[in-house]
This record gives sequence, C-alpha cells and structure tokens, in this order.
Amino acid sequence: MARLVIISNRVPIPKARGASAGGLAVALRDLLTPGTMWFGWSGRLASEPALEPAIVEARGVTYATVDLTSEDYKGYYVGFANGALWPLLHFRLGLMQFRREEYEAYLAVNRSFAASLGTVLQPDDSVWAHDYHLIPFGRMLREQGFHGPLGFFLHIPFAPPSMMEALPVARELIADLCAFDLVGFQTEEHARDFRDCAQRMLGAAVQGEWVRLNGRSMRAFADPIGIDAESFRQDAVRSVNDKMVHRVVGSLAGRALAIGVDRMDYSKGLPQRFEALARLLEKHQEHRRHIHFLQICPRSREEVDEYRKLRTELDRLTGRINGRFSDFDWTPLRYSTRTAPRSQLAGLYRLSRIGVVTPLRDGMNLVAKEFIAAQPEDDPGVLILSKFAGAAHELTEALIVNPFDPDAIADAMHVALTMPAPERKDRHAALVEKVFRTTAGAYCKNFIDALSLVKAQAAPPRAAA
Ligand code: ADQ
Repeated sequence: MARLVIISNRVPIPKARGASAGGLAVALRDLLTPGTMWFGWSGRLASEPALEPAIVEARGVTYATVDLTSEDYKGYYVGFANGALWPLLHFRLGLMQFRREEYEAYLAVNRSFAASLGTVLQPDDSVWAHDYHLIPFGRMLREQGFHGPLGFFLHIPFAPPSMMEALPVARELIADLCAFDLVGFQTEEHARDFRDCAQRMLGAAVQGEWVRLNGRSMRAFADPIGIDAESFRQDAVRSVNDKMVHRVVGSLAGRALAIGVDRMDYSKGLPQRFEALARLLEKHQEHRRHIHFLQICPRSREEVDEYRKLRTELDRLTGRINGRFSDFDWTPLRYSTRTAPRSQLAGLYRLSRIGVVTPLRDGMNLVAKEFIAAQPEDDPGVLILSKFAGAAHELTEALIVNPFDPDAIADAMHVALTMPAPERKDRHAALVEKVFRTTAGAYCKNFIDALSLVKAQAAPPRAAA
C-alpha cells in the first residue's frame, strides 16, 4: 500500500529516546514504520495558527502538527466533542450539552485540519482518521478532491437511532461517516448501531457490513483494538525489580490487592465501584482488614464541569469509606490521581488478586486486557468486568457484572477473593489466549488490510438510496 497518513486529535510526537508512548501510539506502533505520516493538533494554542503544519521527523516517521486558537479549542474539543458527543455516545443523554456555535467550531476545526493536511498530502496516500473529534474530516478531505482510500476508527461506542435522534445534527454526522470508505468500531454491536442509524435516519441501503448512500458504498465493520500483550507481560515480569512495586508489596503485609486503573471519567463507573467496596466490607465482613483496594485515576478533561464534579464526588466517597471502615493500621481504599509508567502499572496489576474494570459504558477498555496479560500463570488474579465494556464481548471468562449495581460488584469481589486456584487458572488460560490473539498488531493489520481492499470490494448498487 502507498504511504499511510494517520490523523488524530493529538499527535504523540516522541519526546526523547525511551520516553513512554501514549495509548494510541502504543496501539498503532506496528504502523509507525519509516515513511508513515501522523497529522493532528500539536496540543498548543496560538492566536493565529498557520495553515501549513509544523514537521518533526523521528525514526523515519513524519509528525505534522497544527496549533488551535483557544476559541476553537473550547468549541471543538471541550464543547462539541467532549460536552456533546462523548456523553451521547456513552448513553449519558442527561449530560449532553448541545450548542450550535460549538458544533460550528467543531466543523471549522475539521475543515482547517483538512485544509492543512491538504498542503502535505499526496494523491496516492491512504488516510486513517481516529475518533469522535474527526467525524466530518473525511467528507471535508473529499471536498478538497482527495480520492484515495479513507478510513476512520471510532474508539468509543456508537448509539442506536433512538438515542442518536437526540443530537440535532446527528443526520449530518452519520452522513459524514458514510463519506469514509471504511469505518471501524470496537464491537459488532456498535457497527450495527451505526448501520441502523444510516438506514433508518438517512434511508441508506444496508447489506451485511455495506452501507450505500447517495450512490457510493462504504463498509462499517468491527475491529476490536488490543494491546501489545507480549511486551506488557514482559514489563510485568520485569517489574519485580521496580522500587515502587516493592514498596507496595511491603505495604500490603500479605493482604489481597484489588486494583482499578482508569482516567477520571464519568463513563468509568467510579462512584459505583467505590460504593461496591463499601458493600463488600458490610456484607462480607471476613474481608475487613484483609483487602486493600487501590484506585489509580489520573485527572482528565478538567475544563469540562462534569469532570470537576466527579473529582469532588470521589474525594467525598473516599473520605466516607475510609472514615467508616479504617482501623489505626489499615485503610481499605487507596486512591491516587497520579499517572504511572506503564512498567509500574504492569507490576501493580501482576500483584493484584482482583482487577476491577466496571465502566458504565466503554468502547473497549484496554485496562481489562492489560490486567490479564500481566497475571502470573501459576497463580493468576481474577478480572471483574462490566457487561457494558466492549472487552466483555471477547473476555467472557471474566466475572461479568452490571456496573450500575454495587451489590453485584461486591458479590463478584467476594467470589474472586474466595475462588479456588484451579478455577482462577482455567479462566485465566482462556482469557490470556484471547488477549494474545486480538492484539494491537492484529487490530492494525485487520484495518489496513480492509482499507486496501475496500474500494475494489465496494458492492455495485443493489438498491436505490
Ligand atoms: P480510554 O477511555 O482512555 O480509551 P482505556 O481503553 O482503558 O480507556 O485506556 C486507558 C489507557 O490509559 C490504558 O492503557 C491504561 O493503562 C492507561 N492508564 C490509565 N490510567 C493510568 C495511569 N494512572 N497511569 C498510566 N497509564 C494509565 C479510549 C476508549 C476505550 C478504548 C481506548 C482504545 O474510551 O474504550 O479501549 O480508547 O481504543
């Protein structure tokens, strides 16, 4: 295939040799071969951004970035992307704030990204755009005359027509998704929801994974994202030598560790999870003094009101739970907003008896896969996983729970803490096989293979649409 150009809201420019890479950079690592270009926002605000992107070359990869004005950032990123699309697609209609001027800013930023990329794009490039910030980007690139293969991957869930209808500009966005040749979703459920929207809201003709609208066909399919399982496992094994991991082991004094690792986001079900710990200690008192729950959740998107409210709520719940259950020499809940190097996280997962991954809704959730990859095979921990995480479609041998039900999570924690070793090993063996099969590398290969074929495969018109 010709040169690949990746587009995402933020561009992970490598800062220094050995610096740890961000989430998307890890997922797309296999694609970052010499010749590839990665385009997007620099993360900087400027009063008058230039049309032509700033270029940085690192290990043969070209990173091309543009700045945003602070008004554009507020309207496009804080406003429409994270104040309207994020809550809508996570089924939190009550939190969706739609403002037409923010949508206009979202369109304007997408248009300026497309114009800027146009200055460095070559006609035979293939373009792969990532995530909900960039839905109109494909149409805008097409309007500039780009005819090459154009793909998009949505990292977060999609919503069915009855919910999408709440967004006043939903029809425009669904039509924009149809302007790509290939759109990937984390699960078949999300892909189906999109195809249903195209059919019922726009009158598109749908046949299998193919959607035909206004005389052109595109494919909407499921391509579950994964992790680099082998390198994560190796990090976990090596972390026995990490000083911080040692200190945590010492501080446990033989008690079981349960761990949660999430960006601080209202989609992650954190208050319900904290409540579940309280329910466990009430209902199953034998676990008092025998378990520590460590929740690591770095702050995110603090410009959005709802995220600040969540932080206050978690501070309050931590105080309440620890105030109620702690002893002079034991605190049930450890709560940290620090980020940790990947290798330390891997080590902490490895020494945890339980991984608690209970989002209210999540595209995939990579923490679930990281927890499995990090476990020791001879004495593995147990994964408790929300039925509403994309990962639950694959990781069916986890203890699957309804994340809205703190009692159910508490019961699953009790089951995990008392599960006999043979059952833990059986479940883990089945899970590990899946995590090592649907890796980040497999995800990239599936997408790129599908993108290189999609134009040739586009079905001839069968139904007028
Ligand atoms: P996120 O919502 O960010 O991603 P997730 O898939 O769990 O959710 O990825 C988070 C990543 O950040 C994990 O790799 C985790 O290890 C890391 N992380 C979390 N807390 C950390 C900390 N304190 N220190 C260091 N690292 C930390 C979005 C979607 C998901 C989808 C991913 C990928 O919301 O559903 O799985 O994209 O497509």
